[in-house]
Amino acid sequence: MEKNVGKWWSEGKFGLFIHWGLYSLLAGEYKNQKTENIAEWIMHDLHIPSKEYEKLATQFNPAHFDADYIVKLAKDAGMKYIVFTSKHHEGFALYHSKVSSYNCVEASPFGRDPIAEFRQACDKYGIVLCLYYSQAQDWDDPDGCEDGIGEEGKNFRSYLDAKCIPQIKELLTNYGDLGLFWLDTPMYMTLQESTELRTIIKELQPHCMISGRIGHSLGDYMTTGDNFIPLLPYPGAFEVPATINSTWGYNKYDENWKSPEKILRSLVKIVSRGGNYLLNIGPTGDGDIPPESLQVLSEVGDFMALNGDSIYGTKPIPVYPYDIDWGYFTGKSGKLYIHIFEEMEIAYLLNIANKPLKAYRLSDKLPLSLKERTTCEGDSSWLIKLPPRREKEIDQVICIEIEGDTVSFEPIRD
Ligand code: FHN
Repeated sequence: MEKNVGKWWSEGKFGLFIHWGLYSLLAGEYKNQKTENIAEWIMHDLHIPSKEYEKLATQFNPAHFDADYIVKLAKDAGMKYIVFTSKHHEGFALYHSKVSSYNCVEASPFGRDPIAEFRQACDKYGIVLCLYYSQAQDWDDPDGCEDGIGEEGKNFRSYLDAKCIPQIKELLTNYGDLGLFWLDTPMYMTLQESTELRTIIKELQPHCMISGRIGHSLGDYMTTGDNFIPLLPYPGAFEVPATINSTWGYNKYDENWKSPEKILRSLVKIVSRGGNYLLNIGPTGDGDIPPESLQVLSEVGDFMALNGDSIYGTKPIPVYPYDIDWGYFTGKSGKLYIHIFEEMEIAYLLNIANKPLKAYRLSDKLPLSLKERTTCEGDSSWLIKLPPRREKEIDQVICIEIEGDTVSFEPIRD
């Protein structure tokens, strides 16, 4: 099977995941009972019967939803694509589906099509539109998967034919070119069923990528477990879907917000190992974005505006042979970027095989002194004198222009 990884994706590195649905209205609580799990699973975890859950649609009227604002948010954060939940496991479609009237245009007072609005905004800001679709789990459809509960007696094929496949076709036909179709939790889908979905998607849009969660390794790249970052550079293309707090859908009780520093470290770590970072926001049932998410995106955006060169278009580089806890490396042709997260006066590096040509701080091009020395133990070393950190500079990026295309490290001396 030919894998198809778009340049926009492999070079773009950073995307915005948007989890939004009827669960956003519940915000982690139903009839005075809080959910212990991720908020978008509330229907499942609190055993809310479909007929009762469906009534939420009549309350869905997010006056503050503004696709233009969200896409601009992604753009200003330095992201290159958005992935929006067209239908999550709850089964409710966040677009005008002719296949099922259980959608936000027909079943809710909202009456608008968020995907059509995202399409317009993405075109305006040059952001790639991608859609999430829960292909196996559908807790509203009597024949959809439900995490092993009540699966007996279901006719999964009938759900595939009557809802899943027709909706996938609608999404790939009605909203222009999509960059990526983000399938999720394949559950018990057979190789034949996953292959069938792949064929349908590629027939409709040959260049549309497919996430690793199609199942049976049929995706165009590997999707890691949620919030899991590979420890070492991974040989193939991969993406880490990640939360800003502990949930995907909005939960008013979840205050476990990751700091901008933690998010930036994750971004740099993932990119240094060759991957993409798909960072999530969970708008409220009203369409607002939690202020803590806005703060993170804004600080990451400040970093990207000045240091984007050390992220976009970089390639995974060999593992530096020493255990350092103060930073990470990224690189591209003729350049090594050193990401420094700690307060330090000197960056001291051993055994870099390339000849350094020039060193400067990336954010303002401030020239830096780099001395090459052979240590008394016989190792080659670089000593880079660091300037005081600029205000609010969480990650001070030093660019070293090097001889040769890619950086290489000498083996640790015997
Ligand atoms: O069950 C979903 C979950 O709700 C969320 O959408 C994440 C995002 O990667 N995917 C599944 C769990 O891995």
